[in-house]
Amino acid sequence: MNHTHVSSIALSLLVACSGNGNDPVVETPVTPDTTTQTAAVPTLTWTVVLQGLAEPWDIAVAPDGAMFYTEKCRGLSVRRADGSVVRLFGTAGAALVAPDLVCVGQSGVHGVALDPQFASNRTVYVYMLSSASTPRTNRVVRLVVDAGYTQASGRTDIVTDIPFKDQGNGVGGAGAHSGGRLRFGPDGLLYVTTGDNHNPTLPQHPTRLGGKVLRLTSAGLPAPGNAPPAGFDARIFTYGHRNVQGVAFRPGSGQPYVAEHGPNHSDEVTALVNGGNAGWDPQQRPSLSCPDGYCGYAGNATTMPMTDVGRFPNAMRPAWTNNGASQGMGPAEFVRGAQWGAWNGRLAVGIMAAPRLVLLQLDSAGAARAVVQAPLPNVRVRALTLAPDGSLYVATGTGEIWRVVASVTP
Ligand SMILES: [Ca+2]
Repeated sequence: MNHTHVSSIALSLLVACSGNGNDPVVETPVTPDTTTQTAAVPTLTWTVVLQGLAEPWDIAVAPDGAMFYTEKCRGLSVRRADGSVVRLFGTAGAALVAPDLVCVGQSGVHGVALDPQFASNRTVYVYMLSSASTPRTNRVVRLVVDAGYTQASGRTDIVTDIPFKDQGNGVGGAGAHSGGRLRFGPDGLLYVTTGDNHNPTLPQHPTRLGGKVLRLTSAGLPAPGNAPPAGFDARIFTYGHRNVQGVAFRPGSGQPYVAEHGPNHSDEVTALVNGGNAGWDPQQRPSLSCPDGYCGYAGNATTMPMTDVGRFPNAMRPAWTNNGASQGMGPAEFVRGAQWGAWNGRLAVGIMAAPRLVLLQLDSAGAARAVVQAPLPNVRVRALTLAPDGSLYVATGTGEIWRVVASVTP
């Protein structure tokens, strides 16, 4: 049974933010845009598509409306157009069992993406923690799904060496900070986000793949044109990240943007520059006390910045820092289509620790102009995916997947 809800929250007014990042925010000017807004604020209608899921982590929607989704400790499933669900890949009971799949702490099965040619090649990509290597690693796995969405076959592990935090340490448990979002860009290339594993050396490491955004061909090879510094692994598109769990591509320009958690401050949204350094470096800082040499939770925005322009003057500057707060910023997706009205082209960002969905307005130069909280229940937002029809799918911390439809009253 689907449940449909319609927002009736009026959003025509701008409300100034208190600035502490904790209050419900209707619309917060960042740098007020003086251009005239003519489009109307949309009404959102949301339907619970699935419920009772076990930690849903990501969503991909096929051109025919079939919806793939992952559950962190189970694997990949698909909800077919008739509403029936098939477990395609993962633990016992799936059509294709992955005996090496493990689930530890934050890690397990994360991102899912469909090949740009999915309608003809039926190819799906999944990010998962695997015990097939020693030590265990995060992998990107390629699968082929049959026309009826009943079987997965042809497993090929196209990336096998993304670091995983195998042991707990002084700053947290095993499995932390694995990144894990997968998205194809409009350039036809596969973007893979990874995390720092609470390992101080990974983000700035030239050849290890933690704390990076990778850009790959569909075979897992370095994308032509990747331009990391000399001596870096050629799969690296950007480096110096903490734990990126959102990547999306701006309509029109195709510019990739990432969203990543801050430590005790500064969730960041950043426009990526090919070969760029995002400026995260939790290595030893003599002024701070750093358990197991990891300074990521020590200090503050000045002494342990998310973007250290002192160490890295050319670091990519964030477009937005969530007003300086750390609230578990995770998934990101640009909404687009006339039905989104005044919000057409905004970046939807899911926030987990202070549960809500926000829509960030960027100006033509990529600077943040305003942010509005979507008129939806305040839930922990784990995944955001725009379907081919312009509706927004949301995976929640309550084990649900919603389909959010925007409309503008003429
Ligand atoms: Ca940064």
